[in-house]
Amino acid sequence: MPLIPGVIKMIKTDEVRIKIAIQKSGRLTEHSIELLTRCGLTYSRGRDQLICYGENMPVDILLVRDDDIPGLVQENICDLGIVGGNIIEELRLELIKKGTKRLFNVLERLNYGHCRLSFGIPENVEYIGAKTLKGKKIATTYPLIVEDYLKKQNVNATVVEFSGAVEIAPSLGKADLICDLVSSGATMKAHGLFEADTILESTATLIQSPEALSKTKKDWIKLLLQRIRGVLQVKESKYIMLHAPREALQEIRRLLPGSEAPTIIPLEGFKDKVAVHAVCRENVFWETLEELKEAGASSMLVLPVEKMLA
Ligand code: PRT
Ligand code: ZN
Repeated sequence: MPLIPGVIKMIKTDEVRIKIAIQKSGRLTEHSIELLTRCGLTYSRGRDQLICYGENMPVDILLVRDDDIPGLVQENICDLGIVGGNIIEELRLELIKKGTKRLFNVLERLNYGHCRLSFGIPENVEYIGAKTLKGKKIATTYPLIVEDYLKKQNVNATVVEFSGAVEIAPSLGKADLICDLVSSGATMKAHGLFEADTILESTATLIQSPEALSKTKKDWIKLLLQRIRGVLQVKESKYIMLHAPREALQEIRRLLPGSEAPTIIPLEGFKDKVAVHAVCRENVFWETLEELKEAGASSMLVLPVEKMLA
């Protein structure tokens, strides 16, 4: 990895501190920093702007290009990495092709960086499933994922690797169609392509080095992962409080989204009414509140959950 030889030499010699590689500047950067901050990590930025040193945990953040992340983790230069599932899958197929035995571990799919890898077909071409791809030239940044898909579909086609601006390949006459990442779909549309089959759904993903780690590192990673899971859970969760007629309790419990055991509290001065407090592990929409009201609930309050530890 010629881009940061000094940094690599320094971190390789450190046996205790956990190194986590994240994207330096791009779509995943802000979310990844936010996730680690919400796990309680405070840090100071090194003068070279490539490393953030954890102050309250032995966890340092390495800021690199996203394409370098899986390699840094696979080669055990970093213990952990956060990168798009699309990049992970392409490297996984490359390592398998090379016969590598021990691959990085996928620890958790995160709830940001959502996108999909889909075929983009010129609007004047009729698409009738994978057989449309037969004999075609397909431009993509993910040749191994596309080849793997074609093989599974038993379709023969030519895959041409492009490192960027894949969407212009058909208009330049370099390919018949493309296979590229899509989120809103606007880019394909702007280039006269329509989105056909999706071959991979991707999100930012936390991966771990395949090497055996020291007990101290293992313990810290376990703690970090538990906090990450807590943060992911909290994002979707709400705390709901309401008053309910006793007789409607069964129906109200049924309507509370993703709640296990609500707390039922008597209401002073009311024999037939109780207060219900519950953690809902799904978002609570207006429609749910309206249904709860219909079932007899009143004085409803929905609050965000700050932290959660199962
Ligand atoms: O500099 P560095 O190499 O680190 O960054 P990068 O430019 O290679 O990556 P970046 O920041 O663009 O994306 C990082 C990760 O975000 C990707 O690996 C994906 O996992 C994820 N992601 C989510 C996306 C998109 N959404 C996305 N829409 N990555 C790329 N795109 C591109 C796509 O390639 C296409 O050009 O956006 C265009 C399509 O977007 P729509 O909204 O028009 O459909
Ligand atoms: Zn990149």
